[in-house]
Amino acid sequence: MPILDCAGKPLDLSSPRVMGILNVTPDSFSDGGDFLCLDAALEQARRMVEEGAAIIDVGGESTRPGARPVDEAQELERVIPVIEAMASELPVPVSIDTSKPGVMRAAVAAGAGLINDVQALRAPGALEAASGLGTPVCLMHMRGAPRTMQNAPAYIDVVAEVRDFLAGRIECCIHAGIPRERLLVDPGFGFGKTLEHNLALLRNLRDLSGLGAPLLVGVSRKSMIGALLDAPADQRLYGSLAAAVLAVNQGAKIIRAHDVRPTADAITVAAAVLDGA
Ligand code: 8Y4
Repeated sequence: MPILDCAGKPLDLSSPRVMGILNVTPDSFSDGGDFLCLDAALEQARRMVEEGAAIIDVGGESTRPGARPVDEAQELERVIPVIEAMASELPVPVSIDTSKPGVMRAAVAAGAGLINDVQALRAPGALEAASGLGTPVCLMHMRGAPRTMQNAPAYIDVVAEVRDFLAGRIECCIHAGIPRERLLVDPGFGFGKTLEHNLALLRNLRDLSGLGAPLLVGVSRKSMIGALLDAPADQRLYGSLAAAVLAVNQGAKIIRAHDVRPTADAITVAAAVLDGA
């Protein structure tokens, strides 16, 4: 079972882990990078580690459905001070959620140990940047771009299309000098998918294990949970835990989540049952 080297900090995937979500967008810790914001972000990161997060994912660009892209200077201003402080203080690796090669470079220079790219390194220059940086990379499937991705997405066989897309991106990475051992894959729940597509993917997650890269899954508080429960984002915890456990049961190694303690507890129980199987 793999131990990923995240810029010197190990990420042991011999059992499933939680990736804690730290958004540094204006709708979370207001904008501007002032001291108060940095402090609040750090405080939340410390708490997530205490609650069992094995890695913290820092994002400065909203990828919610309908969101518009932010410019690079703004994204850098939001994420770099937070990454610098977290990388030096926290015992766990920091992941940078970005699609921009310039942000990837600055984030890794500031201490980030994993690149989480919802565009799977498709942006111009991203493949070359990530290859040169030497950190692990999570390749996520997304149909279209955030602003338009939920406009009637259609697939003939969503599981096969996601699998084939990820296989193709893995080949591109290997060709660019990023070995398979440095890659993770993610079906991208909610990114250009209807509820039925998301359910088909969660039902058939095991089909992605043949890709030979650890599977990362993000379902926490997402609209698929909201649709099933008819509940707003702050009432989706128990539904999110059910989905996380089903993912771990099919081999998922990292669960990206807002609610770290509950998610860590749920997957610890799931992993103990699977261990004896
Ligand atoms: C409520 C809560 C409503 C969350 C929407 C959301 C993933 C990801 C995101 C994912 C990977 C999100 C950056 C979307 N989702 N990265 N990022 N996998 N690897 N929406 O599923 O959380 S942001």
